[in-house]
Amino acid sequence: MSNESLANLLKEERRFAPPADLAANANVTAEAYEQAKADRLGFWAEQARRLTWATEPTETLDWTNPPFAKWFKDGKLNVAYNCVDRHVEAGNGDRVAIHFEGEPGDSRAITYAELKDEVSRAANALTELGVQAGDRVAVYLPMIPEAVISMLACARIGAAHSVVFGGFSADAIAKRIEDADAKVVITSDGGYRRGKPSALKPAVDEALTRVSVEKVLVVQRTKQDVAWTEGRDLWWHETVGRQSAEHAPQAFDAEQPLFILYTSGTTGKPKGILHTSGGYLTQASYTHHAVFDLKPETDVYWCTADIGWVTGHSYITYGPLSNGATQVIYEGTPDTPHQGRISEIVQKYGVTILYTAPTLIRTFMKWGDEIPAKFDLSSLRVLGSVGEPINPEAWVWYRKHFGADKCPVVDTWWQTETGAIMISPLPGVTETKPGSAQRALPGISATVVDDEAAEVPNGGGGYLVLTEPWPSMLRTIWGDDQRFIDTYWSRFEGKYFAGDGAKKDEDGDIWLLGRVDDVMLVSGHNISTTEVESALVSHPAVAEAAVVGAADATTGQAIVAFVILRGSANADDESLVADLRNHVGTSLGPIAKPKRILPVAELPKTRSGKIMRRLLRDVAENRAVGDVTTLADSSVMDLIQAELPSAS
Ligand code: 6R9
Repeated sequence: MSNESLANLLKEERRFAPPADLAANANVTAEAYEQAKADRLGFWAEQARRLTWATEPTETLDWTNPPFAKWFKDGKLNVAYNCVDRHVEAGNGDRVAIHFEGEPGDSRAITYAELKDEVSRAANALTELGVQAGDRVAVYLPMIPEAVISMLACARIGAAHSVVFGGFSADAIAKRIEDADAKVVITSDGGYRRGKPSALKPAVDEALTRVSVEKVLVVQRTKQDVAWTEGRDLWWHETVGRQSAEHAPQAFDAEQPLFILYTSGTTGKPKGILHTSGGYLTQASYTHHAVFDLKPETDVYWCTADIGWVTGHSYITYGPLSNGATQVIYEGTPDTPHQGRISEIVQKYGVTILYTAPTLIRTFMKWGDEIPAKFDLSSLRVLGSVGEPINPEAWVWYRKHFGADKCPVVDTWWQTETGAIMISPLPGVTETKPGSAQRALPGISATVVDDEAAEVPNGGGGYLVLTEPWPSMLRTIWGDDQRFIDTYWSRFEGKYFAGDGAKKDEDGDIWLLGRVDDVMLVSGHNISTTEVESALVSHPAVAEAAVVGAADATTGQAIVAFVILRGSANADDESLVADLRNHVGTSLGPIAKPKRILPVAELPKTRSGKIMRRLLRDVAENRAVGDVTTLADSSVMDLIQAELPSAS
């Protein structure tokens, strides 16, 4: 960003108080903020006692060598024991841990006692294959229970997992196996997507022509034909199936590596974000308890994320299972076999807490209000959002059409690097504001600074920074400490630079404004893509919008908007385009009016639903489109280019 701070354009006046009954019985009350403020480390030491330790830690934080943190370093624990065994020992073995819903309609309920047996068998199998504490295991699976079981089996024996999105290419798998030096890969024949089996093993086979591992463990899901390398490939049902269900969990140091997860980054080689055990599990567990108000005896929780995204790690595997939750895992796509599938699953299992992403909410809006209305969603009581800034219109729609105009919506800001939620409302405490993640959770310190690292006053905009270490923080970039320092700790002395633009409103609440790399500079004003997109989405004709700044001879950058129109709107309607420009002008001011508005049928998105604006900038600036390997659907860019009038 330049010296000009982010313009504070969007005005959103709607407010929603927490429901009285939820507030009265909330897991966490306003007192937590006070307590954590008075003694931040004491607060986290207390949260660490949510876990069962083999050796209780006596030291909370070692920050003598910043930015390399050690949390609870003299404590020892087993992460899988905390997620599984202790619930069985507490008498909750019969509680369902996972309601699995396959895309074709098959389903399977797994209790905590059964999960313990499965994880133990898988841990025994990995040990038999030669995996030891400290080794790495790559996991390339669809959204099936074996994904969670594999992660926990690694944790149980002290090996770190590296989960690779089931949609990624052979090239991406090879790079990740190589960087982490993985010993074993766990994959499957395939999984079900969009109504048909979709192969996974061929991508692993291709990756392994370039890098090598000792063994490949293959889950049989679709029963499609697979190529087989004798001596290397093993069926899960044979190798895991014949193991004993007894496995004594060993305690590991709190700083034992738990997983590596690669973030794509916009340039250069993917960064292997390293998370460790005790601090990570403490914050994943606490935030899941606090932000979703989870009551393990009665709630049915559902996070729609893929396991290959950090959200799947912290809010499918580690947070919910450490808290003894009952959760739903769904394998497939949201429109298979019909556009009401998500609502239907909420109704079928009586889901009470739903955690999803803005991209899916906007898709629901596009599909129409009548679809959720066909199902009984009255079990829902808390709604969460993650992954991108949520447009106020999408927030209000979600609350109305999924939350019966009464469920609190928690907009949770965090990153692969932060490991767990950092900024979010608390459902029983916060008066919510559509589009704002509001304030740092108890025990977390976040603020907004300007170019000179000075905290901006209320009403000001700049960069989001985290000013104190937190338990689930990344420990480094795998194999590259210098890049860890350069990327996150060098922009502002002593502060973690998140790479997101943000502003503070008059109450001091934080509004996230998108990645700093995406901020536009128009006639000397920094304008956030998020605000212009939210203004466009608030027009009844627009379902989704992606905005980029394209080089412009007069204004430096000009705003170019790609929009997906709702069903009845006509893309060739010149007056609609003029109307949209004026709508943005009225909502945000004339400076934010897009110079060009281009209706398209799809937008390029990552597997976690983030719009890849870099690719749209290439289109808007008439360049060859850059690297598309982390797109969920790489054909989208061809579609967009074919649709557009020559972009000049
Ligand atoms: C959890 C996750 C991190 C980036 C982050 C920011 C964006 C995530 C957000 C949000 C605004 C929210 N982001 N949640 N922006 N409001 N509630 O998404 O991790 O995939 O590493 O992405 O996502 O830009 O910096 P990750």
